[in-house]
Amino acid sequence: MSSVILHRHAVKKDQVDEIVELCHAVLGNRDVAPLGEVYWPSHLAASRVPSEIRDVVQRSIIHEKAHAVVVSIDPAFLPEIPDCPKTHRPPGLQEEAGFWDVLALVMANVMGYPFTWSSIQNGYLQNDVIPVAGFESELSSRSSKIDFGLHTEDAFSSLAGEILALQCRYNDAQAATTLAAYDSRIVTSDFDRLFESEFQIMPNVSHHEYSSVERQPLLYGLRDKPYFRINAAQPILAPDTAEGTVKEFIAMLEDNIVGVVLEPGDHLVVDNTRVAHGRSRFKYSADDHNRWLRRLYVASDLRRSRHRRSSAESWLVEAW
Ligand SMILES: O=C(O)CCC(=O)C(=O)O
Ligand SMILES: [Fe+2]
Repeated sequence: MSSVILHRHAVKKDQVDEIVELCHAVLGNRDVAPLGEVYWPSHLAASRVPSEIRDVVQRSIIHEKAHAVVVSIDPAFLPEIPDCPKTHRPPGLQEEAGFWDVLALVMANVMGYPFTWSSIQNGYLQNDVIPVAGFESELSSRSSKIDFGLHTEDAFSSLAGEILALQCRYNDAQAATTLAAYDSRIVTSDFDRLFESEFQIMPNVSHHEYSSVERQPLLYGLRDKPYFRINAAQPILAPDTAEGTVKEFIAMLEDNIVGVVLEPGDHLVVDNTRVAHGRSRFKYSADDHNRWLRRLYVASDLRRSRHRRSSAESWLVEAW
């Protein structure tokens, strides 16, 4: 039995209309705008998202009543979803945002501040999760033929966002996003070891480069209801005597997996400190509607990464 608690909320039509209006206002009624012109307006707009929605998300995540929440917005009430890209953006483009991009930003801003890393998807803020031909078996989010293992987003860094926001645009493949929470019924005394700062969690291969990886605890916070970071898809360097406990911890999570099939218009907010996520294998097709998620990393407090950002208002974190 999984201990994951997932809340679901379907947005009512009149509230969808309010959100649509907010997004158009952020865009200044343009179809597309430079990201720099919509990033901070999206943050302001998030405070005007109908309070019923903000309440659901904030209670689920800040009050820790759920591990994740899906806010569903019926795409029939929204402008058309753009066509799915076949590959990730090449470097050097000016980043832009259209309606669906701004919608993802506004929803993510309900929980904090979207940011990105210099070493992933060429430093673009708006990450695409799409299967890419030729990478079906890579241990990353662009795979399809393999299960993408459970991980905390950016567990390699203590600057990892507390929240992960995924907006579903297409999922004809019905691929399941997996979630697994800490099960406090399985705590043993060895688990104290996981609170020590002695684990180096290697970043996912989607980071183009990395140098030294910091040592961190896998568990932190409350002893009997801890926050955690993990990556079952990459090596974790641990002292020999702790290796068994790390394996046990990962096995506990894997026994607790639940799958969620996101539908277009679903906005999944994941508590990245209390639940690990991954994705089950699915059938890749070059079809435009096969699968496309927009991913945003969200920090509840940008100041923690100030020493790695060039200005207070920048969302780009120098990863290494
Ligand atoms: O494809 C998914 O459902 C999740 C992918 C993932 O782990 C990510 O984008 O960080
Ligand atoms: Fe992920």
